[in-house]
Amino acid sequence: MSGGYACLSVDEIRSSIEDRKTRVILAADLFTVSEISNMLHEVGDHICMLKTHVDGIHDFHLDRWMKEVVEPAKDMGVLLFEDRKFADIGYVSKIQMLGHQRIAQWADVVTAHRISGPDIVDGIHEAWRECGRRGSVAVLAQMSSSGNLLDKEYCRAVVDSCREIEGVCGFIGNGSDPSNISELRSLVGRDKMILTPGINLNSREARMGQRYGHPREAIAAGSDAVIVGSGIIRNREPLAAAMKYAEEASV
Ligand code: 5IU
Repeated sequence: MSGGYACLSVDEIRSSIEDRKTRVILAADLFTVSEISNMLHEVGDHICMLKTHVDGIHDFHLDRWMKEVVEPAKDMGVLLFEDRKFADIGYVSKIQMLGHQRIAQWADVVTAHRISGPDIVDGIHEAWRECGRRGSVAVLAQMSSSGNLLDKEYCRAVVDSCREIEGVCGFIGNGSDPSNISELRSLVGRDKMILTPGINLNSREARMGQRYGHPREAIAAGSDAVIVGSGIIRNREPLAAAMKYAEEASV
């Protein structure tokens, strides 16, 4: 418990990842519920979490979402990870969790910026509590996009202020540079997770400021799990690609 709410613990999330025997989080940046559902069914055996941006889904409808994505993912033991990057004050983040897409009703992990203050974590957990659910927050300590403003000083302040918060399961670290991950791991210690976007076996696939590193290097540098989108979903053979990433990210 923390701030009066029950959370999904780091141990629970880590053991869920271990049970899945894969450290790949699928970034399902697709445009319809069916596309995401189909992708989940195709590569589900090789991923530990399904990361979404629900506000990017053209035909989002909660009933279909629950039936075609959330229930199958739960049946597989795949955690639902909404990369919402909450950034507002605690109360607004709470109402966004409970808003149109009912994120609190189905997400197990959500991302948040630390910029507005630590109460954002409480706001998010209040929403889960009101739904009778538990979840956890991954806080952005670094980003993979070039020119981002999350510099070393900011990263340290984020980690120092969130490392002891029970409702925080860990931090987002930049997968395009393994030295960023090692530095982040030394700040974080072992008790919280590091989840790593900016991962692709082909760094030339990067577009719009994205930067990529290798999954094996990210894991070796201390990441718990790698977040892979284009490398799998834009591959002509998503299943083979998911298997390849899972193998590369194995320890
Ligand atoms: N994502 C990043 N970088 C970040 C954060 C999140 O790429 O710093 I925080 C998200 C964006 C996208 C996924 O949903 O991770 C990466 O997708 P690609 O593997 O297609 O680049």
